[in-house]
Amino acid sequence: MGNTISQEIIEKELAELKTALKEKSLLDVAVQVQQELALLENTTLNIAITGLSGTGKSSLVNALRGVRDDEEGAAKTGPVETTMEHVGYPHPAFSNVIVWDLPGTGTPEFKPDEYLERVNFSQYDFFIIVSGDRFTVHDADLAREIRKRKRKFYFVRTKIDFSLDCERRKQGFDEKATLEKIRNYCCENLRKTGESSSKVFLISNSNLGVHDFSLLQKAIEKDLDNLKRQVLIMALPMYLKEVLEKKKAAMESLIWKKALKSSAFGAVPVPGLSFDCDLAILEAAMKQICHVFGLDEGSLQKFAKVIGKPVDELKAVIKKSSQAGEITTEFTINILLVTEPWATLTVLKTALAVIPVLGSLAGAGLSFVTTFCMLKSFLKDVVEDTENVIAKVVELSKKCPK
Ligand SMILES: Nc1nc2c(ncn2[C@@H]2O[C@H](COP(=O)(O)OP(=O)(O)O)[C@@H](O)[C@H]2O)c(=O)[nH]1
Ligand SMILES: [Mg+2]
Repeated sequence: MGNTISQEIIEKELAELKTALKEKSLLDVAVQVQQELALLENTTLNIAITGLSGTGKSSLVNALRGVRDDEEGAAKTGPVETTMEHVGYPHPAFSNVIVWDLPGTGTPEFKPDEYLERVNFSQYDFFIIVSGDRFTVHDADLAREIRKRKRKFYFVRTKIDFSLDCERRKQGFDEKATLEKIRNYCCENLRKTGESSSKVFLISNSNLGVHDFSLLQKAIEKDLDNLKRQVLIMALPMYLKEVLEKKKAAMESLIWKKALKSSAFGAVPVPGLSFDCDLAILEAAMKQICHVFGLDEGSLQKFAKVIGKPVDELKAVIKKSSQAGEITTEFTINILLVTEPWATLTVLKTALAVIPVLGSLAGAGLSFVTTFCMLKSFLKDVVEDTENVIAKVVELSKKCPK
């Protein structure tokens, strides 16, 4: 546990609260915050995967959900598997992200307008048109029709590993030049449909860690509104340092809101503490932090499977925080008891200087500051532990690549 938070951080993280308090009372802000948190919980991101049969749509559905093709609940893939109806596959850990496997386009009777109606196009936040090889007239028709309906799409060329392997057999093979050639080919064809070329992404479904997947992720993030971006960031896979940073920022922006909700509504006395709070909200907030960073049992089991080692090897490096499953009411009370003295002593004064109105709330102000500090410290510890888990996964994968 850290034992202080600088004025700079308090000013930065409470800036939104400070601004809101210029126009509203603390209670009104708390009501608004409660609504915003509920909205976030109830927001769903629907991603549609479309394109010709056999291009790797179902494989991409699985890869985006972090699920292996042969796992239970995975979209069926293979040379003869064809999806006839649009099927939604919720992310296994974040069920408000749903990846939709759409039927293959390109049958002789394919008409993009009828197709989009049939798959209920308006329910998707955006489309990914998948191509596994050549750009076809069906891809072009679909791109035009999606644009006509004012929906967003990204063009993904899959099977890059396969294309590179084929080219590698030729003399004078140059990986970079091959990738550029494929990219230019896709861009040029897409441009002919009237679309900007910046929407082309080369990926390999078997390894999203290479080529353009992170660029695709960034492009999608940029286009989404704040709420949906937050939903996406929480569900992003944890294999890149920048994802860790994004998740951290996303959770930081929620902490003061959760602390305010806990101190403003349903706060009850807790033995040993000099203020009231809502333990259920705080417990759920800590569990959510663990979950978002993959420190829940399911995610740890998955990591362990990747490296083919017992999950205990990963659990052993979780030292500062706790796993989601271990967070109980008792754990929450203990962590509050540890936080209260230093939060009251060092942070309350700074917080009052930044937001004087907190002083008029007596117990509620104290409750807000302590729970804010407690969740912040917990987040910091979880981030450190996550870094340790990732480092361990990398270390063990190198020792025994699967
Ligand atoms: N080498 C390689 N094979 C892939 C890739 N994506 C899909 N495949 C394979 O291509 C075949 C068709 O994939 P599938 O996802 O079922 O295509 P769909 O019909 O568009 O859903 C399967 O055998 C997949 O394993 C990829 O990125 N690289
Ligand atoms: Mg399929």
